[in-house]
Amino acid sequence: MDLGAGLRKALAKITGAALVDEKAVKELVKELQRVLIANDVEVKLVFELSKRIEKEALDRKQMKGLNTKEHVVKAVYDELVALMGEKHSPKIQKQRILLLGLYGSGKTTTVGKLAHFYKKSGLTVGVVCCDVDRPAAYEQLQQIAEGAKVNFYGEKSGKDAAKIAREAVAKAKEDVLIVDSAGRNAFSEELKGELKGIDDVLKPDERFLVVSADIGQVAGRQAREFNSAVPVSGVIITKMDGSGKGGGALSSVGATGAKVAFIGVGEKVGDFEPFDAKKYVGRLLGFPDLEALMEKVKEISEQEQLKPEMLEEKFTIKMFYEQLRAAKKLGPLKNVFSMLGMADVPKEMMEQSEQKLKAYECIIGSMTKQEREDADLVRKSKSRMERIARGSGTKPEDVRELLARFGQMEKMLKEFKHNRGFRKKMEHFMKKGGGANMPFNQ
Ligand SMILES: Nc1nc2c(ncn2[C@@H]2O[C@H](COP(=O)(O)OP(=O)(O)OP(=O)(O)O)[C@@H](O)[C@H]2O)c(=O)[nH]1
Ligand SMILES: [Mg+2]
Repeated sequence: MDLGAGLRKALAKITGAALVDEKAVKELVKELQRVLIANDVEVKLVFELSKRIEKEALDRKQMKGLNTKEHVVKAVYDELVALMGEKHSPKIQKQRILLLGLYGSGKTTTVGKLAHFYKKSGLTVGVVCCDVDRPAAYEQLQQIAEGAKVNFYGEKSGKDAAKIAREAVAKAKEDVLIVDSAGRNAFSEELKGELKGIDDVLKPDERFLVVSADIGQVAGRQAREFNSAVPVSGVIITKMDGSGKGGGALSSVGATGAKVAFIGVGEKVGDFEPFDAKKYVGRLLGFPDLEALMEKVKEISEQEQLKPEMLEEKFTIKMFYEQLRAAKKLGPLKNVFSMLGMADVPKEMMEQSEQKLKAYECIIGSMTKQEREDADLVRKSKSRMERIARGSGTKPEDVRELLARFGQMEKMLKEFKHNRGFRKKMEHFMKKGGGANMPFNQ
């Protein structure tokens, strides 16, 4: 199982648990350790990371507006973000950059992207082809350089990478010099020698290891091997636009201690950005924009769902309807599930829930104002039920089902009202996404 899937599964266990107590948190931490170690993240790093997650997750001082599950998910998220090194701020200054990586990882494409990036930042740029292994490497980079309007250095059919690098360094006057190297199917002594040769004459300021987002498990080992040839100063993850979630990047980072510097998100020269750990970890864990979602949930809870009348008045279908609409505003249910770390909820289940939401809306739309104020009118009358079903293009069973869901929520609210601390619980329930999670999603 790749890292992302493993992490999501571990989190889904806790977000699906009825009770999140110390034991559940400890189990989660153990599971996370297992997943991280299985994915070649260094043991020492895993223990440090999991210790921090446990401490943070068990911290009683939860952020206001988050329930315990969200708090735990957030602890995992925060610590992974911290491990990944926050946001990368590229230095806009004179420098030499060497790219390394296996066949097809995206080195040559990335040379073009980096060239474009630094040129846009106002620096002059030259690129060097030191790939003496791949037959058309020279032409490929030459074309890329033309496209990016930067200078190109190389030697057609040259066989000595170090010599090409030496000559380029002697000639080049540009602020930024970016060197492409050859890949291999697997790391080898030959490649190691080649890279060392280039490194000796180039004396690069940055040595970026280029890895594809879909390499998964082997990333750690690969990173360590390259690091044994030349000290890697940063990782560039390519193909983040593809299906790979980039789980291997965490392992590369773990194995080399180098942080992710940039990510590639497409084949074009502009499909490239400095790395932002928050975005990456969100994607890995299956909630692309955790912070925005949390914010949204909070806002909706405050503005729409926690209306005072809900706490005092009789609960009506009209209010139930407002709940539905508020839940819909949260965006596709998928996002709500994702936010709770349940990214791997079966697709059918989500689709069914979305469809149900739509059907419920139609049914409520076919009710009269009085019926919406007093559900008993419908409950007690078969003919009303039939009329509503006809009007909404559904079956009487659907209307009955909606009434049953409504009844569940009504009952729950009544129970809450008889409890001390009701308001607190109510707030808590609403902030969980209110109607989105509770009565009609079961
Ligand atoms: N979708 C997508 N494709 C990419 C990205 N980066 C590179 N590619 C594609 O991946 C393939 C390999 O890219 P190259 O840049 O030639 O890889 P390389 O590491 O230089 O390969 P070798 O020279 O054979 O070692 C090409 O088809 C690129 O267009 C990316 O960020 N997104
Ligand atoms: Mg190449």
